[in-house]
Amino acid sequence: MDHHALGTRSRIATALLVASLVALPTWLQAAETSVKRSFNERFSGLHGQTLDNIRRQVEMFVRFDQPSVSELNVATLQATGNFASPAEQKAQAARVSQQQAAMSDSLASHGAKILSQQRVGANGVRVLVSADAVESLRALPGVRSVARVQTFKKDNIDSVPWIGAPAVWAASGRGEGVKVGIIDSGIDYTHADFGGPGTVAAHDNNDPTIIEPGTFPTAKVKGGYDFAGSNYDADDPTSVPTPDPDPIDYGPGGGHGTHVAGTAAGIGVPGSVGPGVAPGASLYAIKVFGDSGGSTNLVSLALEWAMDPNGDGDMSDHLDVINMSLGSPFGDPNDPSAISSQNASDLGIIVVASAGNEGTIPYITGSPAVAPEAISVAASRPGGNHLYSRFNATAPASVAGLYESAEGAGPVTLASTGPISAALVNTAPANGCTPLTNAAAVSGKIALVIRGTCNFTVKYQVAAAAGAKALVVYNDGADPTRVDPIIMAADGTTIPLRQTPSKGVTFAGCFYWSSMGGHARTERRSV
Ligand SMILES: [Ca+2]
Ligand SMILES: [Ca+2]
Ligand SMILES: [Ca+2]
Repeated sequence: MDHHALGTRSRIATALLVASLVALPTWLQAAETSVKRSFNERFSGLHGQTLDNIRRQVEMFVRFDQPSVSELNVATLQATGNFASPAEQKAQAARVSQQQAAMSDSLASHGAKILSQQRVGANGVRVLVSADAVESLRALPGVRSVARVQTFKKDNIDSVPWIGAPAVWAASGRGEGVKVGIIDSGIDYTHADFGGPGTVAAHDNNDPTIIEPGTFPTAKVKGGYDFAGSNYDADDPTSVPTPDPDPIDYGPGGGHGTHVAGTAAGIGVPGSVGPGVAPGASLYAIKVFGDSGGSTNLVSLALEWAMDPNGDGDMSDHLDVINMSLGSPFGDPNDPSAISSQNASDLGIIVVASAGNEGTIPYITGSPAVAPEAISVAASRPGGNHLYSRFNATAPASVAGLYESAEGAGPVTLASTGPISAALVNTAPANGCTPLTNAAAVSGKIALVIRGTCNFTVKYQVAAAAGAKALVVYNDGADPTRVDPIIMAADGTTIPLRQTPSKGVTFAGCFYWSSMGGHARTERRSV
């Protein structure tokens, strides 16, 4: 890689920021549960661990003091403006291998079983070892650090057009010539979004464990590897990776990597899938999750591949961009994925990682995003709700004021309607399920309707028939645990809100349609 390409890569990185925050459209999400499920899932691993388990075998990354190939390149780049020569890089890789071989006996004497070795992104080995022996490993000469290898889950929350990708295309191109690695559940390279046949048969008839002649690589997905194999799940202590050469996204746990890859660099499918942020870029599918979902601890291996795809110790063939829409709740900069991410970033490789979608929890940036120079992308709003300009309730006085609003899943957008300003009027009947008897009072106002009895689509239609300018639905208190703001769907799905009887109504996600379009307000506030 040369220095001159860095400017281009920086611009592409801006375009790819979205990749760790991509999401299904809000109307495809089970919006009310997505935030809490994600949060609970991601904490269960922390809170569910017993002391007994901790005292048993733990997976650690033992980092040695000989510089990795990337660290050699960082030093050489700073001194000369270029990477070390291929021969120098391979010689460094050999030195790293020598040190690891020399250390293997002393690791074994402490009961540490080597799971994998890395030499490009970081010089170290993943080991399975009794927790009692960790301090002894730290004391070994030549050991630089010993850190827990974290397990990662998929993160994926937001969407492409929202960040204005077309403006980047106009200014900087569509990513042509850039190699983008997607470390995830694989990529369905048979999908039309990547120039594949686009048929169910093409996917289902593809054996996910072998590469049938002529199926892979493709013109768009130019390489990759499956480090996990079909059945791996790091949450299951009896599970072991069964790597295979085919990184196709497959099985009930699949879809995430394909979605991320499509968001990053898909070419689009007219009428059904929009193009990704960098549709001109080439993709590399680096698979670290099993086909049934679960979590992974193989990301550092995937980074090693992304930084040296042919594994010869010479980084000349490194990818330009590495996307990881995954992570752990709380990051550790000594996790091997974070070390490799930092070293890659130091070399000008764009590393984009999800900081997590855990909401406003202090210090909850995850690994590998915790690497100081990785581009760490977070959702600033749980659930990825988009705050827009406010709407103004002008009456009654007890609730009058400005409210933040977010666009929901209805047919009319805020962009087309402009700001909303009107009085809130209780409907009769309060549930808005049958034609309003106070339609005249509601006409031109914001209809205030209690949740329940009928679905939102009915309430919407009733309010629209009365001439309401917008609709706010407040919770009926049926489930007091439902307190998080949400975006409501307009397809009739029942979506919970919250009522606080002592204070009147709490808006836990008010769905209002200006001109009967769909918008959801997401701020909680008592009426
Ligand atoms: Ca195959
Ligand atoms: Ca496979
Ligand atoms: Ca290489």
